Amino acid sequence: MTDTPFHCGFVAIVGRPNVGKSTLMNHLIGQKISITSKKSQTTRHRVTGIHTEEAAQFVFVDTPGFQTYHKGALNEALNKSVKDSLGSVDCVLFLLEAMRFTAADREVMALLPKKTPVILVVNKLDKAKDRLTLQAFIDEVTAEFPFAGVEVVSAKHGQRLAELLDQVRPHLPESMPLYPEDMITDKNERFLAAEIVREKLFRYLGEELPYEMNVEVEMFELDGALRRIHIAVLVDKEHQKPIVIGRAGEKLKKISTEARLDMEKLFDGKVFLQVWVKVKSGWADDVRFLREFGLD
Ligand code: GDP
Ligand code: K
Ligand code: MG
Repeated sequence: MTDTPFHCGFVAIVGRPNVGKSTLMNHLIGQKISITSKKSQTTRHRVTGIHTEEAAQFVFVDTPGFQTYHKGALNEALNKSVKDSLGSVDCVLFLLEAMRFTAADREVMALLPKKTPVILVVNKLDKAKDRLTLQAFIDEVTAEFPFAGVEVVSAKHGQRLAELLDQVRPHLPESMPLYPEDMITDKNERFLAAEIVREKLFRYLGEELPYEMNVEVEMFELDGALRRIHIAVLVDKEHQKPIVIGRAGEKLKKISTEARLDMEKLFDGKVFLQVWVKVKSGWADDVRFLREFGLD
């Protein structure tokens, strides 16, 4: 028995593409996805992951506006929405890659809030040669912003993540947990269905995977305990269709069968799944389209 008060708060993970945000999130919350509680009681934030321990709950959130951050595309409006949302969380993790401090990193850094504690997270620890050069790198970065703390981690190898949580914990306000403790995401079934198909496409197409490809849920219907799901795989060019479909449709069949089995396990019910391939030209340049799919 303990009478330690519970702490719970919102934590944003920001950084330019490829610093390791998604990898870090996955390691912080573990692999199991629970969708037992589909509706979140709160908030203006979009929850991407939850880590609950005995006396604290860390709620990791997406930064609206940041999803569309690509190749220096931040404009004034986006800047404002990023700043607003970063100002309303309890703690921000600013990710960098060890030994790399680029113009894109500085662009993100310029959006960091002044009144919210920001922890500098130097990821890819395995890429640093030695302590001295790493320390020089940290000194260079910390000279440019008043960070509330610094932590060096390897998201990929799961190193020093406990130490990172130790740094964040003191910034979580005293509060009851906002989410059930077995819940790690509030992403809905529709989103998860698309993720599962995407994962199979990656697995079975490998090197052949068309660069410009996406997955769209065209129908998601509950029919009693049965879920009827129609998913379109969107490719950019007609000649990419057979790559996904395979000889005599064998690839697409394998992809949809495996996806269906995974969905049935995850949703704990029967699934009728149809997957087909469509050509959608020109979408890759369409920002609204990118946002709809939550690409970053
Ligand atoms: P995001 O774009 O910021 O979400 O970055 P990702 O999480 O997708 O990671 C980008 C790449 O960096 C992937 O290939 C990861 O495997 C890799 N990566 C992430 N963390 C580490 C790490 O600690 N060490 C190394 N060497 N690579 C990492
Ligand atoms: K990425
Ligand atoms: Mg990512």
